[in-house]
Amino acid sequence: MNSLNRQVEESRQSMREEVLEGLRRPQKSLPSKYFYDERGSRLFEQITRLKEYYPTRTEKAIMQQHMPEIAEYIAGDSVLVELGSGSSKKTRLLLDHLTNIAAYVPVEISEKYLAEVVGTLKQDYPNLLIKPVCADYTKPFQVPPIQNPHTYYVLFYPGSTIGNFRPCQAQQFLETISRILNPGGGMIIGVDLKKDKKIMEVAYNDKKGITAAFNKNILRHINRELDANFDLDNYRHKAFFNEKEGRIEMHLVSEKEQEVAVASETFLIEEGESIHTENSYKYTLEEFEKLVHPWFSVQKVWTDKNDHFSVQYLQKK
Ligand code: AVJ
Repeated sequence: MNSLNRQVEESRQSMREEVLEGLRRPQKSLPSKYFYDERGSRLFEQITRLKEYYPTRTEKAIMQQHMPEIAEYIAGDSVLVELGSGSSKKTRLLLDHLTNIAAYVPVEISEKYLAEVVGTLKQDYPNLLIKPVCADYTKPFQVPPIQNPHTYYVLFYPGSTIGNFRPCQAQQFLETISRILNPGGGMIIGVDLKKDKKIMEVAYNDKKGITAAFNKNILRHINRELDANFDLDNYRHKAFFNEKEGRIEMHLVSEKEQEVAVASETFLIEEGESIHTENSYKYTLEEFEKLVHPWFSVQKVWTDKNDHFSVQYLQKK
């Protein structure tokens, strides 16, 4: 078997294990990373343009409004490393204000997406050195080595993607990722903030049903990849703010008692039983500072006028 096929086979194998493990639990759950096949990524792009979904446009507005200042935290000669670079759209806001960085390192799991985006970036920024890394940034990965001892790494982690981790997982992640950084390095991170519950809940229950389609797409992805037989019509999208945990939870609620076969295992799902598909944690500025403080000090926080979202510069301790 060639190495690409082997990789595909390995990732299908680990998907199978993770999916089965989640479905065996008393509260059934599925890892939210499996929303993002090609269709899921397209649906997420549509979510970011919904009027109800405030995070993306608020983060973009904060970055645009404060851009010269944000860019000052990235010293000339830094290497900018973006975790989960996707379309690199937000990065362009940064790159337009940076003239002297040593390199841009987009880290992205989808090889196809990465190659495509790097191609257009090279056209638009002919003087920028781009060193793409195709990797799952939640697992250890290699960054291109730096020759110059005065060069710092600055991580870019927008979109409040950190909210998908439980706080203890987020801390493990911060610890791992901080090892990439030398003292003097840092991270520009987007963090969604706690606010009126209605605003948060509406953002995950849009009128057009795009978030519902996005949520159900995880079942479609599993059907295709693991030879499962979820009937998408038998599940209802549910999203709510769990006050005690400080997170939006997304679930798929079974509308009747049914069986599903996944990779040669069958599961009984009761009427009204749910499959937990995503957590999206929201933080106060104080809570977030506590979360990062073993590894980072919060040097600067930029917010919108309603304090709905924040962009922060964290300095490695
Ligand atoms: C990409 C994880 C930041 O949690 O708001 C959007 C994903 N889920 N609508 C989020 C998502 C439902 C999004 N993140």
